[in-house]
Amino acid sequence: MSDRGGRCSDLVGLLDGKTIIVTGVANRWSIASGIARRLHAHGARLILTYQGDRVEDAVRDHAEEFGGAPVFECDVTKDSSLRALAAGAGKIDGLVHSIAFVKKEDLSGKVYTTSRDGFAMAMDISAYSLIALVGHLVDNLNDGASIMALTYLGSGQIVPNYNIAGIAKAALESTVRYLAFDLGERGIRVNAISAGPIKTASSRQVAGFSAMPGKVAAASPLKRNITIDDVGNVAVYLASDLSSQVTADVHFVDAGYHAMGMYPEAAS
Ligand code: 0WD
Repeated sequence: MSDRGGRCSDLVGLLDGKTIIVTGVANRWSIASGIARRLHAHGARLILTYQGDRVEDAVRDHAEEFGGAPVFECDVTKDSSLRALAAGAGKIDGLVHSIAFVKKEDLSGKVYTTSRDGFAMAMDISAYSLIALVGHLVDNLNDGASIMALTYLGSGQIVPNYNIAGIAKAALESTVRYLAFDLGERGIRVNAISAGPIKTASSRQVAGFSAMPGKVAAASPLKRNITIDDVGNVAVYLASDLSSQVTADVHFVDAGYHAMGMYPEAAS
């Protein structure tokens, strides 16, 4: 283990010997890609999943960067797909849920125009999917495993245009807490990472998103944007034994933006 200046020797290889399923690696810009990169750098053996044919080649190609990580199709709306993942994955020490979907027309305008179908689809893919994944993988999970899900500030506060996505994230965060209770007796931890805005295929669907990272950076205590590697570093901590007593938590990785009660331009 290398020792960088005598300070970091025990911060390399934090995940040696651990096998972790990472969902949602749609492409190299996905938050899940940054997470996979950092988990792999710390010694984790990865299993990647992809949603369907549209992204299969890109994900298989990407898996080569992680020592030829096994790749499974897993569309979370299909129980057959979840069963196949459980049958093929073997024992795991971690699960990263980095999945969300909301119809584009539901990411602008008035929340009260959301259709029954749009609401059901958003909740199914963005929130119920965590229950479905855990339910199918419960016997694959080793005691002491770590589960994490990606969420966003719009779950608890109003973020214009995030709309039904925020409502689904509120359900996801509540799911995290109840699953943490269900699995706590096995030492399995369940947490959420609440990331600041990052340009990805999904986030671009939110009306007006492109201006958001710059504005958030200007208003945040650390005065910067979040990268997928920033999120990946926190995922390493949550997947590792360093966080063995942390569960049922929502951990913000947003340069402190969530703590602001008034933005600088309003206060000057
Ligand atoms: O600013 C952001 N980008 C933030 C994203 C801030 C805070 C949180 N998040 C969350 C998202 O809500 C999501 O939960 O992070 C997670 C990952 O999102 P991302 O990395 O921003 O977006 P993206 O690269 O598009 O990954 C989301 C993926 C899908 O990608 P595509 O682009 O193919 O829609 O969710 C997956 C899919 O890979 N996905 C599914 N996976 C399995 N089954 C399904 C499905 N039915 N539907 C979507």
